[in-house]
Amino acid sequence: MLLFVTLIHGNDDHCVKEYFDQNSFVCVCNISVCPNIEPATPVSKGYIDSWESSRDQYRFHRTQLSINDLARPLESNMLQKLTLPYKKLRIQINIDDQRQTIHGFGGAITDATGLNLLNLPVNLSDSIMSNYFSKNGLDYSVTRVPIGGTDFSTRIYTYADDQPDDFELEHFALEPEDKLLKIPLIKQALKLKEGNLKLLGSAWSPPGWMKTNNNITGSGFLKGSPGGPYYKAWAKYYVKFLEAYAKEGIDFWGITTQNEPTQAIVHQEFFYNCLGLTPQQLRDFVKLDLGPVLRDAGYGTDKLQVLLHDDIRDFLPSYTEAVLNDTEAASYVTGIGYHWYKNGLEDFYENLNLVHSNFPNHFLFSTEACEGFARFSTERAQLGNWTRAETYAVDIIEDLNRFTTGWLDWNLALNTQGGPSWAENWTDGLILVDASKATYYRNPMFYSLGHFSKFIPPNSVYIGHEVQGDSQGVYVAAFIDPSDQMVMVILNTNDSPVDLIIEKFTSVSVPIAMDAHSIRTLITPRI
Ligand SMILES: *[C@@H]1O[C@H](CO)[C@@H](O)[C@H](O)[C@H]1NC(C)=O
Ligand SMILES: *[C@@H]1O[C@H](CO)[C@@H](O)[C@H](O)[C@H]1NC(C)=O
Ligand SMILES: *[C@@H]1O[C@H](CO)[C@@H](O)[C@H](O)[C@H]1NC(C)=O
Ligand SMILES: *[C@@H]1O[C@H](CO)[C@@H](O)[C@H](O)[C@H]1NC(C)=O
Ligand SMILES: *[C@@H]1O[C@H](CO)[C@@H](O)[C@H](O)[C@H]1NC(C)=O
Ligand SMILES: CC(=O)N[C@H]1CO[C@H](CO)[C@@H](O)[C@@H]1O
Repeated sequence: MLLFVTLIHGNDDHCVKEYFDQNSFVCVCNISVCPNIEPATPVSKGYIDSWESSRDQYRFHRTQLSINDLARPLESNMLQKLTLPYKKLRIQINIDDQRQTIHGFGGAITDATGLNLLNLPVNLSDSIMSNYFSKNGLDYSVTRVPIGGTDFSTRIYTYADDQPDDFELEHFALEPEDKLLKIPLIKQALKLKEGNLKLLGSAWSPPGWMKTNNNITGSGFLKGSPGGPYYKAWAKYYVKFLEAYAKEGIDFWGITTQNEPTQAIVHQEFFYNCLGLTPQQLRDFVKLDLGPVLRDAGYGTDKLQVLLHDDIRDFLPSYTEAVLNDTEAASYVTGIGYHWYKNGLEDFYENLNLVHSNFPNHFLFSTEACEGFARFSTERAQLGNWTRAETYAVDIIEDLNRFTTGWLDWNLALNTQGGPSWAENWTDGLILVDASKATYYRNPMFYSLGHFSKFIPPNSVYIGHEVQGDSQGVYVAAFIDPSDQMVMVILNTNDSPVDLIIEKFTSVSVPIAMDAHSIRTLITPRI
C-alpha cells in the first residue's frame, strides 16, 4: 500500500531468514547473529501503525499511515484503486459492543523448555526469554507451569512417589526439574515482566499410589470416592505445590482442576501422565476436596483463580454444566479452561458461545495449543511452516470472537525433533533449538501469536465488528487497549491479496491491502 511509510530500514525486519523444506522461512539466532525485536511504542495521534508478517516476505514489518493523508482527496483515489480485481471487504468496528476483558497470552515453561534452554549458550537462552517476556519480544503476560512431570519431561515422576498412602504428604518434595529448570526460568520471566506475569499451574497425574491402576500413566482414576482419603490427599498436593513455590518467591495466579481429565476415559490405556475424572467426579472433587482445601489453606478464589475442564472443546458443555450447575461447586471456580485440539473434524467453536451464555460470570481461557501433535504423524516439528502460523491465528481469532479472555501455547522451546518427550509425543514449537549448532529458530507461529500478545495487553477489551462481502479466509478481531488505543488484528489466509475498507476504527475510512497469506496488527489512538 503506497500510503504506508516504512519506518525501519535495513536488517530485514530484524530477522535473519533461513529456508528449510517448508513454504516459508524461520528467523535464525546464533552466537554471531541475533537481531533484536522492536518494541511496540505508543502510536502518535493522527497515525495508524501497522505491523505485518507474511508467508513470503515479512516478520513484524512496521509501517505508519497518516490519517491526514487519508482524509485528503487521496481517500477517494484509494477507494477507486480498490476496484481492482481483488476480493473486497468492508469491516465496521462497533465501539459500543464491548465484551470480554483480556487476561493475556503466553506459553508454558515445561521441563522440555528448561532442558532446551540449558543446552544453549547463556546469552542465547537469555535471548529466548527476552523474545517471550520483554517488550523487545512478544511481551507474554501469562505462563502455564506443569505441577510435576508431563509427557514433555525426560522421566515419569510426581512430587510424592516415594511413600505410598502418605495422606498428609509429609514426603512431598519438589524435584530437580523444578530447582534446575523451571524455577530459574520463572524467576527470569518474572524479572523481565517486573512481576506482571500470571502463572497458571496444571497437574497431569497424581502419584501412582493414589490411582486405581497404581500407575502415573495408563487409564487411572483416584481411588475411593470424592471426600475420601485419596481425593483429599490429591487436593492437598495442590496446596503443597503452591506453598513450595511460594517459598521460592513465586506466587501463582491460578490453577486448573486437572489437565485433560477425559484422556484416561476416552483411551483404554492412555500412554502418558494422566488422571481420569468424569464430569460428576470433577464436580464432587471440587466441592468436597479441592475447593475447601484451597480455601482453608488461604487460597480462596479471592487469591487464586480456579479453572475447570482444561480439555478439548468437544467436552466443554458436560464438564462445565456438571460443575457450575452446582452452586456450591461453582463457588470454588472462577474460569473455564479449554484446549485447541480436536478429536475429529468438527471444531466445536459454538460450545464457547453456549458455555458463555449459560455461565457468563466464569471466564473462558484457552490453556493449551500446539501444532504437529497427531500421534502417528511424521509431521512434527517443522522449520518455517507458514500454514501453522495461520492455524494458530485462526484459532486465536475464533476463540476471541467467542468471549475467550486469553490463549496459551504449549512448550516455549523444543528441539528440532519436537522434544524432549519421554512419551515421544513430539510436537512443533514457536521456537526450536538446535543445540549442536548453538542456534535457535523462530518459527512463523512465533509471529502469529505475537501479533496478539505483543499488542493486546491484559485489561484490553474486545470490541465487536461487522464484515460485509465475501469474508472467506479473512479473520478479524478488535480491541481497545488500556492506554485507549484501538487495536485490530487481520488475517488473510487466501492465496490472493484482499482489499479492505475499515470503518469506525478512526475518524476516516481506512483502506488496507492485505497481502496473500499475511497477518497485520493495526494500532491507533482512540478518537
Ligand atoms: C549464524 O547464522 C548465520 C545465518 O544463518 C550464518 O551465516 C552464520 O554462519 C552462523 N554463525 C554461526 C557461528 O553458526
Ligand atoms: C554470546 O556470547 C559469546 C561468548 O560466550 C560471544 O562470543 C557472542 O558474541 C555472544 N553472542 C551474542 C549474539 O550476544
Ligand atoms: C505403568 O504403565 C506403563 C504403560 O503405560 C507400563 O509400561 C508400566 O510397566 C506400568 N508400571 C507399573 C508399575 O505398573
Ligand atoms: C444444568 O442446568 C441446565 C438448566 O437448568 C439444564 O438444562 C442442564 O441439563 C443441566 N446440566 C447438567 C449436566 O446437570
Ligand atoms: C504444514 O502444517 C500444516 C498444518 O499442520 C500441514 O497440514 C502441512 O502438511 C505442513 N506442511 C508440510 C510441508 O509438511
Ligand atoms: C501435546 C499433546 O498432548 N499432544 C498429543 C500427544 O499424543 C496424544 C495421542 O495421540 C494426542 O492426543 C495429544 O494431543
